[in-house]
Amino acid sequence: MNKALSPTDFGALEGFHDLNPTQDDFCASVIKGLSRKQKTLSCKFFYDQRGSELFDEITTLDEYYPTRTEIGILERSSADIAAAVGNQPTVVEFGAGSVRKIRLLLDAVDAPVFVPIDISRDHLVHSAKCLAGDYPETRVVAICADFTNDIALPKDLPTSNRLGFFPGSTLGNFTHDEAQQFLERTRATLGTGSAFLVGIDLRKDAETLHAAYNDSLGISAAFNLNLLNRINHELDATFDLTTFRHDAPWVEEHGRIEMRLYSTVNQNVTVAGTAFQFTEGEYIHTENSHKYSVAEFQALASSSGYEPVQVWVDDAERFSLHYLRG
Ligand code: AVJ
Repeated sequence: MNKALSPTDFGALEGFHDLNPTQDDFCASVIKGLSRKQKTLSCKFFYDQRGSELFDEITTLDEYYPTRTEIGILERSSADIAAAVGNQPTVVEFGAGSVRKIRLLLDAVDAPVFVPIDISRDHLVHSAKCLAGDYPETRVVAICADFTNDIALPKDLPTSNRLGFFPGSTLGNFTHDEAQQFLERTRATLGTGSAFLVGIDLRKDAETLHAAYNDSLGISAAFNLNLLNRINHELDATFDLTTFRHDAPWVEEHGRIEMRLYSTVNQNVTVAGTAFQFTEGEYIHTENSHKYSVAEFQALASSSGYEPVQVWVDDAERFSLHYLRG
């Protein structure tokens, strides 16, 4: 369903399309996840106002290398990227994440059309408006949607020369099967002949990885625990945050960091009228953050129908930016 905003609501924003992710989806997803033998919550719900603030704080921590490393790659490789992409693509960003990254890309490729897609309506409208204000030559069309679902782009967008942008190693949140499906679907959404620029965190020593998700200031812990706080407030739940503890181990056999919240006592928690039992030492699995070698990611991209054309990596080989052809 498309809800049109009046022009004064969205300032310089050319268009706003609401595919309407709802509170019912949030509630149903939480109840389903907590009903499983291995209790899980989806990491896509981390980003309420407070969660987004905490994530921004994470990106400034000494231990959390991905954000600044990817920005460094974007800065250093912008001329290469522009040469690979060709001129004036329609840039489609999956997740309206980092303002700095998208600006670097828009500056490099001189995009006439920019299409940010994000699940968080307020965050999306705010950042899209800011960009539209600062890039008066660029047509900004925001889409509020959950990009883990199928997305049909508005019909009036240019169909050729599209460039997808998926930075931050957000793809690492998906399992390998989910990642393959996501890549296949985005290739269908963007169309054949399109390109996709994807940021992927690289495999590295376990200590560096562990420190990035278990920082000494406890910001990662606060970010993880905030999900329970959000559920308390939005879904009328009874999580006692003093009885859950953050941990994020590197799980070698799956090649991923797992974000977990351990119950430190036996307890019952109610969510929107449904009771859940926790035993002491049991955990809720709240996020996966998969790491890939360059070759592993290129194989995944190939198996999804993309041709890996170019890859940029920082000197310390911590992070990679892949340029794929659809
Ligand atoms: C935004 C999904 C890339 O996996 O590194 C940071 C989220 N979780 N600390 C990541 C996150 C815990 C982040 N991504």
